[in-house]
This record gives sequence, structure tokens and C-alpha cells, in this order.
Amino acid sequence: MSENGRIIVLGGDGFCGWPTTLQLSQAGYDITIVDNLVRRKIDVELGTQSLTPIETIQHRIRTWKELTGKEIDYVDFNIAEEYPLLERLIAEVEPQTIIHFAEQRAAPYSMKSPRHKRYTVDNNINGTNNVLCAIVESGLDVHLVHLGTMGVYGYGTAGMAIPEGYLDVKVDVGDGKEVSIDIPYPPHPGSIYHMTKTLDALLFYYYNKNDGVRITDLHQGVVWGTNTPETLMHPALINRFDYESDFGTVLNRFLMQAAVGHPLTVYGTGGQTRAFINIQDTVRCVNLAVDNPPERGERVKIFNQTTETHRVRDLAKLVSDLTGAEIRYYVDPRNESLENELIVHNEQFLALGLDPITLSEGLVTEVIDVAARYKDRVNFDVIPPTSRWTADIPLDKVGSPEPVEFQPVI
Ligand code: NAD
Ligand code: USQ
Repeated sequence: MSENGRIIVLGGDGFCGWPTTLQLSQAGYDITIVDNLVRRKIDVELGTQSLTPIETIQHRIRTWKELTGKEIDYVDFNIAEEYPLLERLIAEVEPQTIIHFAEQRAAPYSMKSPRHKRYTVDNNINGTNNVLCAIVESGLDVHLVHLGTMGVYGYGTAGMAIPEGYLDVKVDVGDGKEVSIDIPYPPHPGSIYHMTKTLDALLFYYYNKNDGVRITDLHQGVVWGTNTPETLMHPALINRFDYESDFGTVLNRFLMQAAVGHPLTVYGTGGQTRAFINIQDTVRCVNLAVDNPPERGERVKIFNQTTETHRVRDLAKLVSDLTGAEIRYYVDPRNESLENELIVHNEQFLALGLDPITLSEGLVTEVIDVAARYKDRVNFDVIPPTSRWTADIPLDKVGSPEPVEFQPVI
């Protein structure tokens, strides 16, 4: 029997799910992972692999048991398609919490083709609906913690900081009177993937209102970094590191590119500002969310899971200053603002005790070291972008360096 309780981690073989699983197991929770390993299969589809040599999930779990004596259960099924298995698992495990990482999470992959658009919607929306439906059917008071994205808000505002999920608005009700109401922040997705997260939010709103399901939605920024104290305990526990152009996120891509001597691939002017979080803080935040569930009857609890914002070209300059890497501007394959300001509230996690890891030279160098160590595994063909947002962006321009006249002065 666990010291702390039982948790089902959906998507526990993935980049965020694996280190979170280990940390929660170390903290004394009994963990059951559900993962259909689709992420590993997508690597085969894209002709790539994690930069770090990740072991099979069975080997990972065995190594963890040998090192710590702690058991992690693993079940392989598709939560979007195999609903009865989900119902049965929840009835058997009787979890206090389900953490839901199990979605197709790459914006470029979701824009690749009609098949990829439809897969992303089918997988993410059916998966989330199945989890909610199965929780209700179980009759158990399960707290659902979902990994959402900062991208549900879009990346600009009317001038204020982005609130944590809800917006206070004043409505003119006539006769010069105004009432104040608190509404879910208007969704503003920038890709099919981000759209699925805004649809997830509506599912949460409904199941919370109708069935009283306790839900925490974590609006997470771009994650960077690789390892956590637990994944560093043994080479077989190493976390995955995505570097190709669909799943590789911007800062990790720049760090890998610097390590292998590829120019840093800045899209457009690099004026896009995004919210960021280190993988170690991802793990801490999920743990804090698990330990601080909403009360019964409380509305969906929303946290902005991010610790700092940066402009893409500033990140490129930082990496270039540290490593001497060349910066190269590429035609932006995305339909996105070329320049935006982004200020984000994140006080709730700070109030719960999060002490953020911010971009520091030491940590950046550590990630470059990881990349340098495994640079022989890099396939240079999968570094330039290949997915485009609209047919207006000529195919032959995607993945091409931008003409010189578009280059901004840093
Ligand atoms: P990932 O692709 O590495 O992990 C997702 C895992 O879920 C994979 O192991 C995959 O095999 C599994 N999975 C997907 N669909 C499934 C299904 N239908 N049934 C069973 N298993 C399934 O992604 P990640 O980077 O770990 O992201 C996890 C979550 O965090 C995602 O929901 C993502 O939207 C969110 N998020 C990630 C980032 C980031 O920068 N990585 C940033 C913000 C939010
Ligand atoms: N970018 C570059 N060069 C690159 C890669 C990206 O300039 O080589 C730019 C993109 O144009 C974009 C920004 O960097 O403006 C961020 O791109 P990204 O690929 O790092 O992140 P994104 O597509 O937004 O998606 C990632 C995760 C997703 C998560 C999201 C959080 O893959 O799961 O939801 O970050 S957020 O960005 O806050 O919406």
C-alpha cells in the first residue's frame, strides 16, 4: 500500500510524464502508467529518434525498481479508442488523482496534412472526453490534473498580463449600469493542436459543472531542459530529448543546434515572445497541483505553469553568445505574429512555494553538454522545418533561410 495514495499517469512514457512519474513515485505515491507508445511510433514516422538514448518503458521501470525498490505499474492501451479498458482500470486502481499528459502535443505535427489534423483532434478530444466520462462512471471522487498550454490564450493581450484562466469583465446592462463577471479567458488557438486544448477546456467546464468532477488545468509554457534529479540516477532512466522540427521545442532545438554546429533556426524575425518553464519545474508544479486539489464543488482550477517569458531572437542571441553558433533566419512556416509582447500571471504556483529555475548560463550549458554527448545520433535532415500552417506559405520556402532583406537587427 502506498504512503501517499494511488495515481494514474496517462502518457507517463513521454517527455513530461516520465520524470513526473519518477518524482511522484519517489515521493511515495503508487503509480500506474497508461501509454500506447504512440510518441515512439511517431519518431519512426518522422525518421528521427530522441537525441538521448531512451530505454524501453519496461527497462526504465525495472531499473527504477532495482534502484529504489519502488514498483511502477504499466498498461499499454489507447485512451482515445479503448474506453472500456479505461473504465476498468479506474475501477481496479481507485486512484485519488489522474494526471493527463496523453495527447498529441506538437503544433507543427498537427498542421502537417489532413490526416495529422484529424488524428490530433480525434486523439486529444476523444482521449480527454473518455477520461472524464470514465471518472464519472466510476463514482469515485478522482481529481483530474491536465496538462494544457499557454497557447490557449494566444500570445497577445489588450495590454494587460494574461490572468490564470479567468477574466474579470464589466458588462454594460443598460441604463448606464455595469456588472462585473468572471468569465473563462477567450480562447485564441494558433494551431490545430492548440485548438484541441481550448476544446479540452470546454469539456472540463462541462463535466465540472454537471458532474462536479474536480479538475486542475495547467496552462504550461514551452518546456526546456532534459533531466531531473530522478532521471539522472541511472543512464537507463534518461529523459527523451526531441530535436527535430515538429516535436523539438525552440530552446532545446537551439541548444542541440549549437552543440552540433548547425545554424540556429530562427523563424521569421524571431520577434515571437513565448512563456517558458524548465522540465524540473514542470515536475514540481504537477506535484504541487496533485497536493493542492480544488475543493469539491469548486470550479475548474487553472494555473499558468510558466516561470519566465523570452523573445525567440533573444534566446538565439543568448545561445550564440555562449557557444559562437551562427544565427540564421528562416521563412516562418507558421501563421503567427512576427512580434508580440507577453506578460503572464503565475502567482498561484509561487504562493504554493514554487521557487522557479530561470534560464541560467549553468543550466543552459548543462543542456548543451547533453546535446554534445549524443550529437552522433543527430539526423541533420530533420532539423529544418517541414510543416506549414497554410497553403499561402510556398512549400519550397519552408525550411529555407529567409532572404537577407527580412533579417532584423538584433
Ligand atoms: P510527449 O508526446 O512526449 O508525451 C505524451 C505521451 O502520451 C507519449 O508517451 C504518448 O505515447 C502518449 N499518448 C498520446 N496519446 C495517447 C493515447 N491516445 N493513449 C495513450 N497514450 C497516449 O509530450 P510531452 O512533451 O510529455 O507533453 C505532455 C503534455 O504536456 C501534453 O498534453 C502537452 O500538450 C503538454 N505540454 C507540453 C509542453 C512541452 O513543451 N513539451 C508544453 C506545454 C504543454
Ligand atoms: N521557433 C523558431 N525556431 C525553431 C522552432 C520554433 O523560431 O526552430 C519559434 C516558433 O515559430 C514559435 C516559438 O519558437 O514562435 C515556439 O515554438 P515551439 O515549437 O518551441 O513551441 P510551440 O509550437 O508553441 O509548442 C510547444 C509544445 C506544446 C506546448 C507549447 C506551449 O510543443 O506542446 O503547448 O509549446 S506554448 O508555446 O506556450 O503554447
